[in-house]
Amino acid sequence: MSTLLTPDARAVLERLAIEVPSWAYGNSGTRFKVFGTPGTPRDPFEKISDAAQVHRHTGLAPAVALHIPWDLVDDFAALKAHAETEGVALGTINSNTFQDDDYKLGSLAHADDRIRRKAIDHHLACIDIMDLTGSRDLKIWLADGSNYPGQADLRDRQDRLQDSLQRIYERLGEEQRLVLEYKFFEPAFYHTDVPDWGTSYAQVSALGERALVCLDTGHHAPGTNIEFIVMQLLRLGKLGSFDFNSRFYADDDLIVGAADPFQLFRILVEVVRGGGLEADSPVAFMLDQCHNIEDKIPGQIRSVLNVQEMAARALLLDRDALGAAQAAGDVLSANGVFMDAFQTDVRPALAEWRESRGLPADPMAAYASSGYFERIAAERVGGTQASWGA
Ligand code: PSV
Ligand code: MN
Ligand code: MN
Repeated sequence: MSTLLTPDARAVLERLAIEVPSWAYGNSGTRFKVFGTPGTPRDPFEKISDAAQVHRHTGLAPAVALHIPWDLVDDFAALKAHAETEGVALGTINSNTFQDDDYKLGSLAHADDRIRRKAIDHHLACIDIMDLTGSRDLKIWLADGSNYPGQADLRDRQDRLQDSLQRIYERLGEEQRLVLEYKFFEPAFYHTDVPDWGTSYAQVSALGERALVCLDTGHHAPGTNIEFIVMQLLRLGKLGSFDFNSRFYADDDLIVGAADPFQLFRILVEVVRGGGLEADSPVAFMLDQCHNIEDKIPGQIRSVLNVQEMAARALLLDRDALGAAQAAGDVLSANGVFMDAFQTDVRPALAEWRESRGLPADPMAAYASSGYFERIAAERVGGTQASWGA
């Protein structure tokens, strides 16, 4: 057995769990075209079955996040039972206040009390669903914002948002949490009501302990030092979850670690440093991706493996040597220690370790030869469109 992964590192990797999004398994695209794929799930039950393949071959994805109303079913107890039969659990519930005509000018920050009430009620209904599914987290991302200077009173909107969130937070059960996701623009182009981590932090801090920030790695301006935000939120005890994906331009929702593996490494170094991979860590790891042109299940398998690989490299970082170089002001040695960990190929060690735990050494190959794709392609016709690719 390779000694690259220490027993401590293996213990951390053992508990690494990455929630996968139900919408990754449906067809998605850009506003130009949605390409259909054979075997696309026709309902949330089939999405769960597909998601379960990721866990089956990697041991890394034990829960599936749902998006409401995309995954609305009559019987959530049946969906939960189906998930359990497939070997996974139902995870985070994502609300959706961005696809209804009423929300053209906003939802939880809307100036019209009727519409704001409707948006609050949607979130209360999501919490009802969480009670049935056993989900811990309610994830809120708001499209709220404006397109033109003067269109809206920015300050009033923050105050209304706080009031709305308060009403939602009050309804949460003792074991449930609210995570508020930020995004710097889109679909609003002038201002967004929760554009950055600072606004999310201010809003959730006013709610209470079980309200935390969700950091989507694709939701920052180019050049943003995301690992610094990770460090700060962990330091403040307010990092609730990650939506992992990668981006070249804006909110591209591409495979995590594909655009900038080094950035993913730097983020995971701060996660390890801030205790985000400890057994009692409050941080939930999720993917928020769409697979527009590549196969969806292998796309998700590759994604969780990328996170595992970078977590393993982050765990290799020689903290003692790094600390000594930092204390001595030895810039080049400190950077050298950091780069040594990043440049280490952990793939053979991870393959060996996987096999030692009864998992396939090569999960991509194992899925490809499992026959699952051929079966769903033959069985399923008329699969669903996942989302608008936000
Ligand atoms: C918004 O861009 C977002 O990142 C939120 O997490 C949404 O719920 C998700 O994308 C929908 O695809
Ligand atoms: Mn997201
Ligand atoms: Mn997004």
